Amino acid sequence: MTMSSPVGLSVTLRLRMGAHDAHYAGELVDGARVLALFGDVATELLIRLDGDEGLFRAYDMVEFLAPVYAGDYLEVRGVLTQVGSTSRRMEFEARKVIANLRDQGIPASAAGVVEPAVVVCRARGTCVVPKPLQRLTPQTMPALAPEVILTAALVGAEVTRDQTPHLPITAQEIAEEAARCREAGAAVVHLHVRNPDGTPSQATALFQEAIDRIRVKTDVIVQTSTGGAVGMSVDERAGPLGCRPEMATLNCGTLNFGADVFVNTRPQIRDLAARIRAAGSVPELECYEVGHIDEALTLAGEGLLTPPLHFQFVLGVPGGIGAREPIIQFMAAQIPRGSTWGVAAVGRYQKPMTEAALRLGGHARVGLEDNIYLSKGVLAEGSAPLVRQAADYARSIGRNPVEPGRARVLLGLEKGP
Ligand code: KMH
Ligand code: ZN
Repeated sequence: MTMSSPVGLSVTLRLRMGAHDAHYAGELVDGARVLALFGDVATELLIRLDGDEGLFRAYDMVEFLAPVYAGDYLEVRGVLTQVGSTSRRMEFEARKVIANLRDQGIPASAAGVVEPAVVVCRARGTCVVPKPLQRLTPQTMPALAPEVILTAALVGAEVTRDQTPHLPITAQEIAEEAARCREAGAAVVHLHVRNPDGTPSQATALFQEAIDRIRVKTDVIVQTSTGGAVGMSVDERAGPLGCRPEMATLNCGTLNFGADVFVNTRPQIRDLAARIRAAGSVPELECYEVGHIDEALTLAGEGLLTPPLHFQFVLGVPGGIGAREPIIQFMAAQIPRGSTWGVAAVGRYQKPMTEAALRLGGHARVGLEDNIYLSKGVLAEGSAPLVRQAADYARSIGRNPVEPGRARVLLGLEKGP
């Protein structure tokens, strides 16, 4: 993804100076009033760039070039000329575009267009936005990549057949659902499996059976879970790695998980990261909290993860980070350039957060693991309708769900871990 440079970003105000703006004899407007307008323009530039009003630090040049009177219309323009880590340099110009004609012996209300406009003031200055206040905005977001990777979370560990009759349980049902999701636009399936009685399992043999059946039907990327179900040991959770899957999840921290605690201690995370690497799998980094991103970055620093990193922001788990658009913006702003990121939001947040992620340039995961409803009160007949809904939305904003082959390239899977 390429970030389009914000240098050259400009904003313009046009407004009439009234009698209340006149400060000196002869209804002359004071220069400070024009500087206040430059301040407003600077503020808008900062809001557009950083999502924050910022602070004006200093002018290093101000020139007052022509008088301004009550009744004049000013066009005030600011341009961003340089962007540092916290400093933003700007140039300003105020031009008189309409003037009152009071001095010309005609009625006091007479006015006319000033052609060409007269520059009344020029200035140059620097604003600052402290790092913690800088937020990603459409201006600083990476340019919207047209390609999007949709992941279908088909099964999960928590959803039951009592909650939805559409949950796949057998290897055959899972494979058929994977193929339907691929048809609908998914390039990846996030895989859990179940025992015949419907309870969650991390058994290698059950995963192998599901993967084998998926492989007969479709070419989707299979990403196995190493999260399993709450309460499972690391050895148990690592079961699917015995299948040497293309991808596997790595859960990057402990959190309250509804009434339970999903335990991922730092040693356990490192243990699983090493096992994922040993299996030849590429990890997807599940982050349920902002601190989990930092933990993933620490793991990368320790050499346990190899860039490019793939992040999944899991939003709306009761006890985890909330499902709100500014949270996606903040989380996306924390990850290194060249990483990929997606959003998996649970329950009623799945649809709005999928759409927000797609608008913000990310990828998305949908499916019955995270949400069983297609719309309020209407059960999704499997994960495929949820994938189709996300794919339709992606296309409506000019983004195209990619096929698995292309997703393998975008995720660096063809090179291996
Ligand atoms: N079932 C959750 C406790 C993963 O697949 O990596 C964990 C989970 C995450 O589903
Ligand atoms: Zn999962």
